[in-house]
Amino acid sequence: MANPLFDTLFGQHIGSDAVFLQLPGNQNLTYASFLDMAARYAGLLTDFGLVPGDRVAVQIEKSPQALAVYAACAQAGLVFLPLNTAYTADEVSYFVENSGAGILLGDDTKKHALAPIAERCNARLETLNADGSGSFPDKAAAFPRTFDTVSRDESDLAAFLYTSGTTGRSKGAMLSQGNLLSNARVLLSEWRFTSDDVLLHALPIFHTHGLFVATNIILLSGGQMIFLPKFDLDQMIAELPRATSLMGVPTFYTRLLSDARFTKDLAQHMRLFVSGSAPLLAETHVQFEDRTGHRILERYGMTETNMNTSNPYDGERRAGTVGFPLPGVELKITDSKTGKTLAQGEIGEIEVRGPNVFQGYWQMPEKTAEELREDGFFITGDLGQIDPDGYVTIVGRNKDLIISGGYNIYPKEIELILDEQDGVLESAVIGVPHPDFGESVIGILVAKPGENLDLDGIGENIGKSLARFKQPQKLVVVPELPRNTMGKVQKKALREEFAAILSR
Ligand code: MCA
Ligand code: AMP
Repeated sequence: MANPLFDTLFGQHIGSDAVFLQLPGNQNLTYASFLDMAARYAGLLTDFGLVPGDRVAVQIEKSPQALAVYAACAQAGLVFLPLNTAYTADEVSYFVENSGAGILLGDDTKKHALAPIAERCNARLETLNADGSGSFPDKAAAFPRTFDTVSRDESDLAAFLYTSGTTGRSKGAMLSQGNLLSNARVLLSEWRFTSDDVLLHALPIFHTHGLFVATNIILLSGGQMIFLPKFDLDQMIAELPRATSLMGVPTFYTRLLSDARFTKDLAQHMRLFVSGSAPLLAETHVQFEDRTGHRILERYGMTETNMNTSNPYDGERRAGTVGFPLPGVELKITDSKTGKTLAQGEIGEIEVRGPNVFQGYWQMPEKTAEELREDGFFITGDLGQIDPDGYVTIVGRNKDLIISGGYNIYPKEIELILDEQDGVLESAVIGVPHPDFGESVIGILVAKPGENLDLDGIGENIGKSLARFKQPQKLVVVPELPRNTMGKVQKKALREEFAAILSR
């Protein structure tokens, strides 16, 4: 095949009058119209001088046009690099510079902040707004609605997704066409998606979950998506009767359960509810079944690996577990220190290998070597256990990571910024339980001798460089941080001490 990703996901639908996206306001977009738009975008990107392998960085709101940029990149052999819309200009600056992106697409409202970044990084700046307007679509309108698909193979790169690290520096996970395609094929078959499916899509499209898991499966199946700009409880309740399936983070499910309008009747015709990106409490699983009669299907994945495990479609979906390794994915539990495989039932590091596992971190060979073994096993940083029936449970994390509402937050990144604030000697950032987001960020500060910390000022100052969802919900001052004999900060002790801080 000339371009496996494009041909398989998109090319098969060229000229099809079947509906691809159902949009708010009873508007439908067919596959044919969507792909016409993508072809124009591919023409424009190529006209800008971008060549296969070049990175296309986008920080744009969710819209059909935004999704068409992904399709255009696939068609023109470019590497799609989506960025969280909540990122500040400081954060975006790093990604554009590190990736060497040739173009940055942003919202008109952010143009002012993004222009100096684009100029410094020698990237072209174009705009694409939530309503589909902007300089990029304006220019693309002059291009034909067909485009000669660029030839690629499965080993060629399709996307970079940045994932933060315990060192605080984000790493660009390089995903190949084959990584994305293999996972989409397996998930389509495991979760029984067909062209009759209508997926209620309320996730952002700058992460694996909303972009690859949800969208690629629907593209492969030829089904439809009810494409909502974001999660909105009223809209979800209104749209559910038209959907067959939903994919969400646990917050979606706890929010649905918190609403009395979410009844058994409303969910009756649904075929599948999938949860992932963060642990689904067994309690939520049980409450959901009590309310709707449906058992949520929980799966486990990562930016670097796409999806690794899934509870079964047929068979028992076991609460508190993430199910079995997907077909083609090998999973083992190893000793974190020696790397040796542990006996069945023991708790250890989860390692995975398969066609889903990424190609490494962009221009970071040492980081890649630390996490991706030569034999192809990726060290996930998650701690797990396999029960006698083969179900995998994630019991903790070997990496310092907070997951808030499905967004990953690496404490080190925030600590580095807190440490620079006036009067701060040192800091520790921890996750504490939060009823809506699962976990929330708390910053614990130690003042320099004789200093009085201005917590409001610090909060305001860090907001200039850190996305809102990463900012601590509370800052507290302590005389000193608890440390072990090696001098390492005891975050477990801090998490216990401050577990109830948000309900105080
Ligand atoms: C929004 N806010 C948050 C979060 N989201 N704070 C902490 N954590 C969050 N996740 C803040 C905003 O900054 C704002 O703050 C206030 O909450 C309300 O913002 P709003 O946009 O209205 O929030 P929301 O619509 O209620 O969003 C919550 C959400 C959303 C629906 C849970 O965060 C979401 O869609 N999360 C999904 C993330 C996701 O797709 N993860 C997949 C990663 P203020 O009011 O103070 O200004 S992929 C992955 O992890 C792997 C591969 C996997 O396995 O899937
Ligand atoms: P990310 O690298 O942003 O894609 O986040 C991946 C991380 O999310 C994994 O390493 C896990 O720690 C976590 N994760 C994803 N799915 C689940 C799940 N079903 N249960 C628990 N943790 C999960």
